[in-house]
Amino acid sequence: MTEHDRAGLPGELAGYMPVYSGKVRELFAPISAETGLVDESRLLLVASDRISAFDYVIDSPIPDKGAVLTQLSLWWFERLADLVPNHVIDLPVPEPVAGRAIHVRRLQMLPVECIARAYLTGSGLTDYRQTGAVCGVELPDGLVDGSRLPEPIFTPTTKAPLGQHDEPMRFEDVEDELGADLASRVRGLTIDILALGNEVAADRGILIADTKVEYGVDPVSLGLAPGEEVDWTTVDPDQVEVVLADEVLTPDSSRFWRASEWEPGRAQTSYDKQVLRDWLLSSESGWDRTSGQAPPPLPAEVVQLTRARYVEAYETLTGQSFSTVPTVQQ
Ligand code: PZK
Repeated sequence: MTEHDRAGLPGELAGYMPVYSGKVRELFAPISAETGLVDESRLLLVASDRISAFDYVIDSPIPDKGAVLTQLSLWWFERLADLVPNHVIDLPVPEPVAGRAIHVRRLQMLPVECIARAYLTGSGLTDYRQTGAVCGVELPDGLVDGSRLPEPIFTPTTKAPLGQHDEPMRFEDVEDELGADLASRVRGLTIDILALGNEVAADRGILIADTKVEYGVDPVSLGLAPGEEVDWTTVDPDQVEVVLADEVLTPDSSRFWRASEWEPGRAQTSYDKQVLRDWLLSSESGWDRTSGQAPPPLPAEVVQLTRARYVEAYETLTGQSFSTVPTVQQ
């Protein structure tokens, strides 16, 4: 393992072509051993141990974070399987990314970030304070930071390029982009995923405030070559399979709160990143958030406490003990 890999930076993976690199994850395309050509039907989705805070990727990786998030997503995909099909392909992954990567069906992705909220906070709260609504969904008066909503709502955003911020969309904007039927389908699915997630999590003392999911459709079922443009308004969700992609109900895609600590009217403590944020904002870090400088590397105890929070989230939700998955040579 190189210094590069240890730092959790995006790197090379024998037998795969890098396709895309996000802040904390990468996508690769498998190369066929026989033909040497890229397999256009699949992707390898790799979660790194990198962590972000205050819009920066922190210099210190969190050991096992990528594996915890990958295993949690896989667990949820199974729990959600009666509600929505998913992109997971059960194939072994290469040894260097064991436990923190999955093979997935390469889909034509819908151009909308699908978000559902069960509690009000973050950008939803900002929108509500300014307009009394979130993404055009009218809400009752008197809600505060952390309030439970009367029912989960759909608050989609645009997919902004890396480094830019997603913009809120009204449901009518989604209908213009996807057509009324596909827009209704993804709204219903997204709300149902959050509702089911909260039913499961409630038994384990966790609240899921909100979550972001992505969907795709098999390009073959659209009669397209992979990558070709789609007019989504012509797609009938009863004629093609709408597939849940990306990650689902992880701490990176959702806000988890401890039910016992939930107190509307103040900012809730973040299940996973509170220790890290508190340290960065403390005088001990020597970091000034307004300086424009990157945050410093983390002390070992902050790394270990943060790792413990991820493992605790996994173990509390699944009821299973987290263990690093035995490596399988491909
Ligand atoms: C896809 N992303 C976001 C995820 C990253 C970036 N099954 C799929 N088919 C086609 N495209 C995607 C997926 C999925 N999932 C996902 N961008 C495209 C993303 C993980 C790592 F760097």
